[in-house]
Amino acid sequence: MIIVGAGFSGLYALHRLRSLGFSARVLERGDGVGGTWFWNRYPGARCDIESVDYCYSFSEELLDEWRWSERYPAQPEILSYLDHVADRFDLRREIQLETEVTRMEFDEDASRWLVDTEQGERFACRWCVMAVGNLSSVKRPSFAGLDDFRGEWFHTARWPHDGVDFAGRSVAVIGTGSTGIQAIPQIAAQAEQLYVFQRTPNYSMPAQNRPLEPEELAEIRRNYVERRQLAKQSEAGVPFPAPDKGAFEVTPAERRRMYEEGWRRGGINSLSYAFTDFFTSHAANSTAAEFARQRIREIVRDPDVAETLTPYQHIGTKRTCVDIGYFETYNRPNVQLIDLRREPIERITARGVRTSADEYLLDCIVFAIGFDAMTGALLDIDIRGRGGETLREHWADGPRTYLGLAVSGFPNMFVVTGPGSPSVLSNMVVSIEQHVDWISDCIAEMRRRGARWFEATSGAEAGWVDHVNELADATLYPLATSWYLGANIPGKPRVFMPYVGGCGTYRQKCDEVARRGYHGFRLGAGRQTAAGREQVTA
Ligand code: NA7
Repeated sequence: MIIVGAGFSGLYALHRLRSLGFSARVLERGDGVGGTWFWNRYPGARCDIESVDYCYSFSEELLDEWRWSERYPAQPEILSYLDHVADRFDLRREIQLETEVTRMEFDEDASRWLVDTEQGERFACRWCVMAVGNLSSVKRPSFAGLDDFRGEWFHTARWPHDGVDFAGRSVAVIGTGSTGIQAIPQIAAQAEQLYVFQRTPNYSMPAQNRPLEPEELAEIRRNYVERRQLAKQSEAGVPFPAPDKGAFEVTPAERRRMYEEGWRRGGINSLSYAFTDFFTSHAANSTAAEFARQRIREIVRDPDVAETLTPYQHIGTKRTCVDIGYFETYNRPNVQLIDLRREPIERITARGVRTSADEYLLDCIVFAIGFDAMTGALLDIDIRGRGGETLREHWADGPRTYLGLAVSGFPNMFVVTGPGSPSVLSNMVVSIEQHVDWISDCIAEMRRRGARWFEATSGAEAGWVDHVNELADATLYPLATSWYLGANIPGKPRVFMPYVGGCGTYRQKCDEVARRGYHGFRLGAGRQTAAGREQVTA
C-alpha cells in the first residue's frame, strides 16, 4: 500500500500496517519526516495542545523514554520527537522523501491504485492511505506587486531551515491567526521595527507555558492509561472532564471566578471548558467573549490599539489562538498595528506595503495568511476514482465523506482525519491513532475476507454528510467566517467541515460501523459490474 505523507498520521500508519504484515511505502514531499512540524518552522511555532497529550500512546516504551520539556511543545521539540519515532521504529527504510504525489487513478480492472509523482515515478498498490494533513496546503500570497518587492518575503509555513535574522530590520507581519499571534512577539523582540497588518482581530488565550518538572512527568506517566482514556472519550481529545453546567446556571460572580480560573490555567480551552452551552448559546458565548475582551483592554496600554485588537465575533467559533505575550507586544515602542479594515492594502511596492493611507517601508514581509484547510492537500492531487470521476468533481459543493474516512466512488482509499471527522476540533494525535487503528483493522479484515475492493456506499456517505451538517447547525460554529468553513479561500464552498459531535461519540460510531460488518460499505473480490456491485458479504 501507499501512504501519502510522513507526519504524525503517516508515520503511525506505516508502523501499524507493517506490523500487520502489509508491505507499505510512504511518499513524502519534504526532505524530512514531520509533516506540519517539518514545514512550520517560523519563530514561536508551538502546539496548542499540551505536550503530554500531543503524542502517541501506542508504545509503552516510547512513553517511557520520551521526556517533554515544556507544557506546550515548541516546533523543534515536536520535530525531534517525530524523528526519534522514525528511528525508534525503523520506519525510514519505507519512507521515500522528496516525492510529491500529483495524480492517483483507480484501475477498476485490477482494483488497484496507480499513483504518479512529480518526480516521474508510478506506483501500483491495492490500498492508499491519505495522511496528507489538514493544514498543509499553503495559501499563497496573491497581493498585487509582490514581484516588485526588493526585500525578502517568507510564508510562515515554508520557513527557511536555517532561520531568518530580523535584527536591525523593518519587518511586516500580515495575518493575525494562530500563526501570526505566535510569531509576532518573537519577531518584535528581534526586529528594529515591526508593522502588524491585521484584517480581523482574534481572541487569544494565554498559554501559561512553563517547564515540566520530572516529578510532574512521573506522575502523569503513572496515570497515563487513565489520562489517555479520558482524552479518547472526551469531546476534544484532551483529558479534562466535560463541563456540567450552563453559563446561566451559576451566578455572575461564580461565572467570573470560573473564567478567571480558566485564564490562570491557560490554554485553548481556558474559557470554552467552563460551560456546556459555550458553543451553542449566543448569550452564554457572549459572557466568555466579554471576559476575553476585558483582558485585552487591561493588557494593552493604548486604548485605540486595544480597541483595534478587540474581536466582537463569537469566541471559539474561529480557532481560538494561544499565545505567549501577544497582546503585551503592542506595548513595545517598535511595534505598530495597522488596521486593514480602515486602510486596506492596495499593493506591494518595491519598498514595502502600500495601504490606502500610507506606504510602509520594509526589509522583510512575513505572510502568516494560513492554509487551504482540510480539503486543500487532497484536492491538490488529481485523484480519480471509479469511472474517472475526480475528487474535485465529487466535492464540488463541499467535501463528502463517510465517517471522514472514506469517499464513495473512491474504493480502497482512506483519509486520515478527513473532513467529516473531528480532526481539527480535536487533539490531532488522539484522532490520528483512532483513525489509523480503525483503517488498519479494516484493511486486515478485508484481507481475511479476500476483498479486492472496499468502498463507502453513496447512501452511507449522504447520511453522514447530513448528520455532520445537522450537528454543526445546532452550534454557533457555522456563523463564523473561519477556515473550518472554507471561508478564507475565495470560491471555496462554505461547508462546515469537521464533525462537532466530539471524539468519544465519533469513536463509538466508527466502532459500531466495524462491529456491524462495516455497515455502509460494500466490498468485492472481482471487478464491479455495471449491473450491480458484487459483494463478498453483506
Ligand atoms: P489562519 O487562522 O487562517 O489566519 C490567517 C490570517 O491571515 C488571518 O488573520 C487572516 O485574516 C489573514 N489574512 C489572510 N489573507 C489575508 C489577506 N489577503 N490580507 C490580509 N490578511 C489576510 O491561519 P494560521 O496559519 O494563523 O492558523 C491556521 C491554523 O494552524 C490554526 O488555527 C492552528 O490550528 C494551526 P482574516 O481573519 O481572514 O481577516
